[in-house]
Order: sequence, then C-alpha cells, then structure tokens
Amino acid sequence: MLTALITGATSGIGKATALKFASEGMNLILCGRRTNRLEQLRQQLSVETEVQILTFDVRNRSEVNESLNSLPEDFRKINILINNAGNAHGLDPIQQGNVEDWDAMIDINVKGLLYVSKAVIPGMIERKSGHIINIGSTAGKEVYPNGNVYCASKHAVDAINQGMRIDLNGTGIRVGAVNPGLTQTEFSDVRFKGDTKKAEKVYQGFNALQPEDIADIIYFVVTRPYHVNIADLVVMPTAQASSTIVHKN
Ligand code: NDP
Ligand code: 8X3
Repeated sequence: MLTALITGATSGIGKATALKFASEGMNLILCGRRTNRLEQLRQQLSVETEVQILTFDVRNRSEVNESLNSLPEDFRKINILINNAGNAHGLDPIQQGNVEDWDAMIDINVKGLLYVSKAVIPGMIERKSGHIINIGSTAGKEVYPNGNVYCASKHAVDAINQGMRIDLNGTGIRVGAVNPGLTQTEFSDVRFKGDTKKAEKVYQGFNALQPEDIADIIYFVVTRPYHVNIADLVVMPTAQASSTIVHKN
C-alpha cells in the first residue's frame, strides 16, 4: 500500500489530489494550516483509506520537523511526496511591491518546499525508493507583468526540481515537476487578499483548468512503471497559450 504526503491539502490542487489518491486506495498524510478543513477531509476520506493529518506552517522549520516526527510508525514510509503548498501574494509592479508579500512567497513557495523535502528525503534514500512531485507553474517558465517575485519563486521551484533530480540520481528516487497554467482554485482569492470579485475575473470568459484536471495528471505521473520518470510537465487550459495570452469570449 502506497503512502502519499500532500502539502497544501486543504484546498485546490492539493485537496483534489487527496480525493483522487484516496479513491485509488492510497494512504494519505494531509498537511496544511487549517485544521478544521484537514479534520473534515480525514472524516470524509477515512471510509476509503487510512488518513493522517498534520497541521503546520511550511515556513516554520521546527514545526515541519516535529510534525513529521510525530507520525505513527506505519506512516513513516512515505512513498510519494507532493510538494504543493504555495500561493501568490499580490500582483504589483516591483517598485510598488509589498515586502511582506515577497517574504511570504519566498518563505512558503521556496523555503517551505525545501524544509518538507529535507525532512522526507532521508527516509526515501534509506529505502532506495520514493517519488517527489514538485508543483511548479507556468510562472516558473516565463515571467509576466507584475508577477515578479511569484515568478521568481516558481523559477526557483523549477531549479530545485532539476537540482533534486540531478543530486538524487542513482538513489532510486524519482523527481519531477507538474507546472499548471490558470487553474480555478482559491489561488486568486489569496493573491488578491480576499477580493473575490477580482479573483473571479481571472477565470471568466474561458474554461480554466480545474483542480481535478491537475489531480488526474499527478495520479498519472505517480503511477507510471518504475523505469519511467516524467521529469517536467507543463499543462495549460486550451484557451491559454502563455501567461499573457488567454483567448477569452
Ligand atoms: P489554493 O490557495 O487553493 O491552495 C493553496 C494550499 O497551500 C492550501 O491548501 C494552503 O493551506 C496551502 N498553504 C499556503 N500557505 C501555506 C503555509 N504557509 N503552510 C502550509 N500550507 C500552506 O491554491 P492552489 O491549489 O491553486 O495552489 C497549489 C499550488 O499550485 C501552489 O504551489 C501554486 O503556486 C500552484 N499553482 C497554482 C496555479 C493556479 O492557477 N491555481 C497554477 C500553477 C501553479 P492552508 O491555508 O490551510 O495552510
Ligand atoms: C499560477 C498561474 O499565471 O496565475 O501559478 O501565475 S499564474
């Protein structure tokens, strides 16, 4: 029985991946800061599979380590790590950028991903097996106006994904990235700090990707035969050609 740890499981892509994995019988370790949502998911998914929940902020290195060390013995063998927790904070020209937003994006999207990976990788090396999926973004492939630091954080994820694959080569661990384009989640609510009207506009006039679309792809990636590693995958809505070119009705 495979065990998957998913960060950012309380919403969007992480939650959809949790639902997909549960429906396929994987054991789950679900992480996030919102305990009530994690509890709800545990109740919902426990009829299908075994679920552990961990409440921690990926920015807090000691919380990350203590949480992972608190796992019961039968959840310590993590086969799959989905490094998904992350968000954009703000969409401002760099000269008007908010330093707290910059800190949040670098601390969560980059350092948080590293802290969780650092805690999980040693066990995978010991067992000579494991699969790490880093959730990047089209924003990690190109920079768009006002995307500055968010794009930088996702370019860092792209570099870390490559670096992990290079350094872990020969250990038995597979490493790959899934890089979504515009996906309708709580992402824009967070980016625009609860301005739901502004957030809704982002996905109006075209068929955006849904979190379930990405979850299906993640499931496909982690269920390839062991000798197949999907190293880097970019997926956009059909209406999207690049970060700045989206065909709207
Ligand atoms: P959501 O806002 O719906 O989900 C974000 C998740 O990240 C939540 O579960 C949230 O949980 C978690 N999270 C955020 N900050 C922290 C933190 N400090 N510590 C722990 N967990 C945290 O957005 P998405 O599902 O869209 O985003 C998931 C990933 O996909 C992100 O890495 C994002 O950059 C990426 N992505 C999204 C795209 C999109 O268009 N939506 C496109 C490309 C990539 P909680 O608040 O409970 O802590
Ligand atoms: C999320 C996609 O284009 O909003 O990473 O940055 S975008």
